[in-house]
Amino acid sequence: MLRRSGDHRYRRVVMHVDLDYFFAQVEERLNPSIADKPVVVCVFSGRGGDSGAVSSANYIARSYGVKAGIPIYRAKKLLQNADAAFLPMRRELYEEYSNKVMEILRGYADVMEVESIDEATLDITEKTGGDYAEAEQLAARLKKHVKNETGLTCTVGVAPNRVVAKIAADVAKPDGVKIVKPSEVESFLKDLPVKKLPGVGDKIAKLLNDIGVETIGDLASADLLRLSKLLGKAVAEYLKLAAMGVYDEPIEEKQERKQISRIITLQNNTRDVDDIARQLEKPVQDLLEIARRNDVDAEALGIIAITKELKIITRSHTIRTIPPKDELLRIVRSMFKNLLAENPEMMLRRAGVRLHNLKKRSGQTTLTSFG
Ligand code: TTP
Ligand code: MG
Ligand code: MG
Repeated sequence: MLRRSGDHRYRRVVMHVDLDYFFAQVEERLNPSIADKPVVVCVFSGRGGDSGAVSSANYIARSYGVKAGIPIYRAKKLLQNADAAFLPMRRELYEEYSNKVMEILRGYADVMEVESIDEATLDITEKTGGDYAEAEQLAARLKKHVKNETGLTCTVGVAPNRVVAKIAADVAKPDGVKIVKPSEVESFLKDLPVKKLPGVGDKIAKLLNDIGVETIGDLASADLLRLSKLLGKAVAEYLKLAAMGVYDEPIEEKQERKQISRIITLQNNTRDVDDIARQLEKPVQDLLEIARRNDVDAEALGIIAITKELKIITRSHTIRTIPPKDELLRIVRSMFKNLLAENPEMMLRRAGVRLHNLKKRSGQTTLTSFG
C-alpha cells in the first residue's frame, strides 16, 4: 500500500541497518591476520580455475576497483601486485552471523523487516517516541551491541521512511550513522545521482539521464506523465514519490519461508546417479543443519535438475518427517535415478535438493533470515 508520509500527522522514525562488506568481514573476524589486506570472497562456479564471480570485497580490495559481481579473474588481475586473500564463499557461516545480528536488531525495533542476509528495516517510532535525537542514541547503542556480540560493524540510516533510511545508510558506509530528520529530507536527496534511489539500476538511470534527469532533485520535479511514458505508470509513480522523499510503505515482519533449497553446479555434466548423490552430500547436510537450527520439519522433499541446455526439471516426494541424512540421500538418489531413466538423453549441469511445506516443530525462532 502506498502512503505519503507528508500527509500524516503521525510521523514515523525508520532505521535501516546494513552490515559492512558482510561476507568478507566475517572472514576477517575469523582470521584477523587478513584484515589489513585486500579480502575477496568468491563464488567459484565449481568448474575449476577462476571461473566464477566476486561476492563481497573488503574496502581495501575496493580501493583497487574490485566489487561484487565482477569475474574472479578480473579481480585477480586488479590485485596482482597486492597480497590479497581470495576465499571461497562459506554461506552457512554467514547465515549464522546473520541470524545472530537479526536477533539483536529485533530488540531495538517496534517492528522489523529482514530485507536480505545483511540488512533490515526497523520501525523505531514508539521506541524513540518519534524523537530523532533519541534515534541517534539508539543507533549508537545498537552498533555497539552488534560489535560486542559479533565483532561486526554495520552502517545505520535513520529517516522518516524506508527509502530515505536506506539511502542514508548507503551514503554513510562503512561503519557510519546518518540521521535525516523530516526537515532535512529534501536537501539530503536533492543533489544525489538518481542511481542512489533503490530500484534504479543502470537501465533506468540511463533512460532518465537521456531526458536530462541526473539527480534525485531533478526526478522530484520531473513531469509524472513524461516519466510514465518512459517507464510505465507504476515505476514512474514510485520513483516520483521516492524522489520527493515521501514514498512511505509500512515496515512489516514478513511471512515465514515455506521452503529451503540448495543447488550446486556439478563438477562435470553427468547422468551418473552415484556421482550426483555424492556431490549432493554436502548440500543435503546443509539443509539438515538449517532445518535443525530453525527447528522446522518438512512435509515434502524435492529435487531440482538443470540440464546442460539449462532446462529446469523438478520432482517432489511426500515425507512424514525429515529423515536422517543417509536415508534422505538414498531417497534423493532414487528420485534422480527415476528422473534420468525417464529422460535417457538428459545430461545434468546442476543439481539441487529442496525441503518444502516447512512447519515449525516448536519454539519461536523465525525463518525470515534464510539465505
Ligand atoms: P551488500 O550489503 O550489498 O554488500 P556488502 O555487505 O558486501 O558491502 P557493503 O559494505 O557495501 O554493504 O551485500 C551483502 C552480502 O551479499 C555481501 O557481503 C555478499 C552478498 N552479495 C553477493 O553474493 N553478490 C552480490 O552481487 C552482492 C551485491 C552481494
Ligand atoms: Mg552490506
Ligand atoms: Mg546489504
